[in-house]
Amino acid sequence: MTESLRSDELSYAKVAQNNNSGAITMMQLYTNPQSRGNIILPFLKELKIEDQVELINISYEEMHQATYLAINPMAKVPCLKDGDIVITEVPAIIAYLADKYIQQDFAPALNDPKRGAYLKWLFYIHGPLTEYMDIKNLNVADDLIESKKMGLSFGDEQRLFQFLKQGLSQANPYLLGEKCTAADLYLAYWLVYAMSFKLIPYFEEAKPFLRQMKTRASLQGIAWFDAFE
Ligand SMILES: N[C@@H](CCC(=O)N[C@@H](CS)C(=O)NCC(=O)O)C(=O)O
Repeated sequence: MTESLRSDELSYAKVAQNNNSGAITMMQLYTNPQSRGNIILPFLKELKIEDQVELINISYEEMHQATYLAINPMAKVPCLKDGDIVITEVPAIIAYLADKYIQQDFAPALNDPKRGAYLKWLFYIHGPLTEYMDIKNLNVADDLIESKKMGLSFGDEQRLFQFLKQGLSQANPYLLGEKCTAADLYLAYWLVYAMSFKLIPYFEEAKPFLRQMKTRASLQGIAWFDAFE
């Protein structure tokens, strides 16, 4: 099977081989078209591994049934299965794939000083930023948030946004410099989504970064990016 691959696919095809037969072992991405599993899809394109990942769209009803609970007891999507390895949580899936296909250059290497900032962004998006958006979505009263802010992951709205604006202002053109990483794709998707649904304000500071991201082939055809100017 590897013989039929293009030469630029060979490096990651070798990584995908995990048995002695030389056959490429497919991964499975359990997702739903209305879920945040969609964040992973452009990244599969960027890594050029769409043909190595079987998309399994499951309904919200199926997620709570025994067959899927045996894979992910959280009853949530997305979930990536790579042989016996099961990975849940969007940034964990993204980081796993970026490392597995490290030759594609979407994650700084373990000894690259940029690795720290890369991890910081992945965890910032999944932690404080997502927590903030969830809380806003639930219409939690501002005075309750204020009284609990020391225990909240995002803490204070102004500081959460200051951190984000500072990072976006320093992007040149990507968060870590000239190379686009998995963190850029994750942040861009979240920002465009959150701004479209007015879960966060429309930041001027985000414009150059999002315009840059919008040019990427993997993000073409996604409604929120298409609508972004
Ligand atoms: N912390 C998880 C959250 C996953 C999540 O909330 N997925 C939703 C769809 S966006 C889900 O599967 N909901 C199904 C349910 O709760 O029944 C992640 O970031 O991957």
